[in-house]
Amino acid sequence: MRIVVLAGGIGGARFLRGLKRAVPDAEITVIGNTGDDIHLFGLKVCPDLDTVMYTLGGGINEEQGWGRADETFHLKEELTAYGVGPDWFGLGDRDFATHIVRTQMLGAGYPLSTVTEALCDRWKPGVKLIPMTDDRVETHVAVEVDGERKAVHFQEYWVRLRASVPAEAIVPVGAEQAKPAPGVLEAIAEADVILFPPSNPVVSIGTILAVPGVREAIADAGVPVIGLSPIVGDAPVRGMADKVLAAVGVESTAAAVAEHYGSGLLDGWLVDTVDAAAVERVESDGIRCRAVPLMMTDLDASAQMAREALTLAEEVR
Ligand code: GDP
Ligand code: FO1
Ligand code: CA
Repeated sequence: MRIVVLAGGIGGARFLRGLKRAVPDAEITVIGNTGDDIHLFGLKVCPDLDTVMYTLGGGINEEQGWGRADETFHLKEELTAYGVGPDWFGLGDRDFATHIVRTQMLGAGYPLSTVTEALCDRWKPGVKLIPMTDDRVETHVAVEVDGERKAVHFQEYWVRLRASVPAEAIVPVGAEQAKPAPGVLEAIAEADVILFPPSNPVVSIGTILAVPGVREAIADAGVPVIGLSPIVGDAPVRGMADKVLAAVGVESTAAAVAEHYGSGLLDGWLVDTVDAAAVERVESDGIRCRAVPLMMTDLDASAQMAREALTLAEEVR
């Protein structure tokens, strides 16, 4: 079975770990969000690609959900001692090596998709991980700070400001001109099922769908497209997805997120059992819906969620 998954960072990566457990023989292609990417200290950092790669490759900091296990921060401390920032973004020593290798290869002229493949040669995530595009796309957030309206990089909004100021707009800068990376449209066209894991609907999956051609390819693939809600009990399970949903005028409920994707894209939607009351509303929108446990507390729970998604896919096929 060929499965395509559109993934952000933590939510996507943890679901993928369950999916691999549920269907060990499946050929899984992951289309990763690169809108969170940021240039720091002259290095290209790709948080969501790295979160997927480290999580599936066994190098992730499990408690944090991002960054490397057994990490130290000597390099960051030395940079801070020179007054060189930003100091609000926690890049560890082990993690730095990934960004150095990536930046070196990009500088030598390799596209990000090739570089990602090279990094995965080490981590062996057991999936084909492709960035959504080789072109530069950067999510910016329009905010008002001290009465002044300005655009900040997504990471500044998320990590430095902790989404504490209202987001007025979310803009995937460069997306309109971006081309899907080699293999993205092919994987979608050849998929037996397409999954939206419980990733952020706006700044993870929304950004991937903003790359011209991706949304159309999914809608035209003619195979079940199944999503899992990242909103449980009217709130994000972790993080601040409610803030970016508000910016695009979507309420933080499992049903509203399904409607945001729409029946033109989604065939099936899983909500958590606490949101069972949402099933009727989602189905009235023409999207098949089931309520099942959606908390990725451990690998077994994530694997069971993946099985439920594939079962729903067979029901709508
Ligand atoms: P990020 O890039 O690290 O923010 O990760 P993603 O975009 O892939 O996923 C973030 C989303 O995952 C958040 O909106 C969370 O609500 C959701 N999430 C995290 N853990 C769980 C979980 O156990 N169950 C569900 N249903 N959603 C989760
Ligand atoms: N998230 C944080 O909340 N604080 C950090 O200092 C931080 C550093 C960081 C470094 C490398 C990396 O790959 C990810 C990192 N993240 C950090 C996570 C990440 O940038 C965001 O949580 C996501 O992009 C939000 O979607
Ligand atoms: Ca992310």
